[in-house]
Amino acid sequence: MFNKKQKRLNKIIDPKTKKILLMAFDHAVEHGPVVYEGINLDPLRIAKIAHEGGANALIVHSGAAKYIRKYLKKLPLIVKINGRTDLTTKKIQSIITTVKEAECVGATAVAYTVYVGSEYEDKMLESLSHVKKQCLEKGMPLIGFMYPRVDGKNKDDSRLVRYAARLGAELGVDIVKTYYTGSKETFSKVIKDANFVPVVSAGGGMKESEAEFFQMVRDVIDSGASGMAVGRNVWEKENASAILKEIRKIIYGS
Ligand code: FBP
Repeated sequence: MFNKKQKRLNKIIDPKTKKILLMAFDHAVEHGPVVYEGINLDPLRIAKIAHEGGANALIVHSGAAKYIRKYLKKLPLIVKINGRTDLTTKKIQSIITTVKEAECVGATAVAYTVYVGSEYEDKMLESLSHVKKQCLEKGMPLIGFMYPRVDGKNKDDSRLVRYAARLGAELGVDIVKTYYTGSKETFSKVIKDANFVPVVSAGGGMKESEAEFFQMVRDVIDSGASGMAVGRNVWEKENASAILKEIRKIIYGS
C-alpha cells in the first residue's frame, strides 16, 4: 500500500522539486453556480485549462471527476470527500463520497475539509478519522483543507491559520491546504508551524489584477510554501491557461 500511495503522491508533488501546483474546482458546490454567472462551468473546460497550464492535479467532486475521466485520461484528479452548499449557515461539511468511489472515478488523491474551530469541529474530526482509515486501506493520499471557522474572526486570521495548518500536520494529512494570511511575515509562520508536511495556499477571491495575483504567488513561495491550489483567479479569466503557466513558472522557479 505504501508504494501505491507514494506513486500517487509523486503525481501530485513533483518528485524532483517537491513543488505542487493544483487547480481547485469545487466552487459550484461550495458557492453555487449563480455566483459565477457568465462563466463557463463545464468541468471539462476547466480540466483542459489545468492540463494545458501544467497543473499537477485538479480538485473536483466525484460527479465532475466521472465526467472528466470519460474524455481526459491523463490529468490527475483529487476528489473531494466532503462538502456543503452555501444555502445553509451550518459550518460543517458532510461526507458525500467514499474513498472507494473516488478511486472508481480515477482519483489520484482525495481531499477533506475541516472547519477548524467551528461548532461542528468534533463531528468533522471524527469523520476525518474514518476517511484516514479508508485512505490507509487503499493507499490513497489525503489533502486536508484546514480552514478556520471561528465566530467573530476572519477565516484568514493568521493565528487561526497557524493553528489549523499545524492541526492538519499533526493529524497526518499528506498535504495541508489553507488560506493565505496576507503577508510573507505571517504566512512563513504558518509554514514553520507545519514544517513536517507540505503546505499549499488557496488562491482566494478574485484579485484586482493578474499582477497582484502573481505577486501573491511569489509571496506564498517566498514564505516557504510548497505551492498553491489556485481557482477563481485562473478559471474565471479568459486567458486561463496562460495565467496558469505563469503561476507554474513562479512556483517551479523556471
Ligand atoms: P480558490 O483558489 O478559488 O480560493 O479556491 C480554493 C477553495 O478552497 C475552493 O476549493 C473552495 O471551493 C473555495 O475556496 C471555498 O472558499 P471559502 O472557504 O472562502 O468559501
